[in-house]
Amino acid sequence: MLIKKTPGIPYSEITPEPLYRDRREFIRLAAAAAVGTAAAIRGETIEAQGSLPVIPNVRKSPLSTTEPQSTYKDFTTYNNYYEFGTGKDEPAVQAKSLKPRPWKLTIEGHVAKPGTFDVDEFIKSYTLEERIYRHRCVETWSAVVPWIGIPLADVIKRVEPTSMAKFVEFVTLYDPKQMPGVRSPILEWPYIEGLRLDEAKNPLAILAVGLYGQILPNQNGAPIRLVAPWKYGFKGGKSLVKIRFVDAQPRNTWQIQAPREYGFYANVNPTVDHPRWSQARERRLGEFLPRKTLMFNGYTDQVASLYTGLDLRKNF
Ligand SMILES: Nc1nc2c(c(=O)[nH]1)N[C@H]1C(S)=C(S)[C@@H](COP(=O)(O)O)O[C@H]1N2
Ligand SMILES: [Mo]
Repeated sequence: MLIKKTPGIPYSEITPEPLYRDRREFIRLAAAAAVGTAAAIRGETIEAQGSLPVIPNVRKSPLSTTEPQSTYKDFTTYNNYYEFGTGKDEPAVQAKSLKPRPWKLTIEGHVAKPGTFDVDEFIKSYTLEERIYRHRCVETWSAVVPWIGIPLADVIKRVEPTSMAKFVEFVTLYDPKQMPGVRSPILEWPYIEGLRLDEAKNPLAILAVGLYGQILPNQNGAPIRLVAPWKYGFKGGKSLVKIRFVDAQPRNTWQIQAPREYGFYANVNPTVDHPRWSQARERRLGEFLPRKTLMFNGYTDQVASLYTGLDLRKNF
């Protein structure tokens, strides 16, 4: 039955070759989806369960977890994206009004090679990797998500930051015409996030452009968003329009909104409670029993050295 599912807009209509996978390959993938459970056990992407265009030529990354993956349905219907409503079920419905293509992404600030790029040209110019990551939402939910993305370090290397660049600011789309939620002043728009330059260069940080084998659904941040898996989900700015290399620590949206509750770093830390809830446990989408939350979301080996000497209770 799966092979009867017609893809939405063929990717060929929104982007030229070679980002388009041919029909035979699509059918092969759909057939592979039928053995999705076995694939999940082997640590492969379970299935392209959506109806969005498939992204070809994706390299598997050794940085992936082999834990069972969350379902596509769960992860695309339980979202935070306030530009499309504050309810977790709202973005899946309301973000239909977002037009993620054509899309311009600007890289600017303290870099030798700034520029504005068509997002699909930008995506095609990098080697894409599938990264199956634990993903931690700040409201105590977690998921395991097969992202497709560009290692952020590759982008940083190409634009050549100057010695003035100390932080990276991620600016997302603000467009009242496409985004019903921005008419209310619930947050300061546009939504902004930031990383220290060395955090941004960490091999785990990616600019995600897809999930479960396909391009990103609007509600998960189409066409391109930040993913830093050792941090709470709110660090992952969605639908990025600008990446700015700056000399001072950027003001990030949630910190502006509630500085007592959200800091700049947002590292997953079971020992520092959120003022309104414990951070010691989390619930994974699709599971009933809570799990113990792991320091740095289980990525301690890869990221702890970024924070030596930093008081993680003060710098939450
Ligand atoms: N532009 C924008 N990006 C955003 C948000 C938002 O409201 N607007 N919410 C953040 C929060 S609070 C979370 S938890 C994650 C959720 O990402 P997901 O829905 O893909 O899990 O997106 C983050 N990125
Ligand atoms: Mo969040």
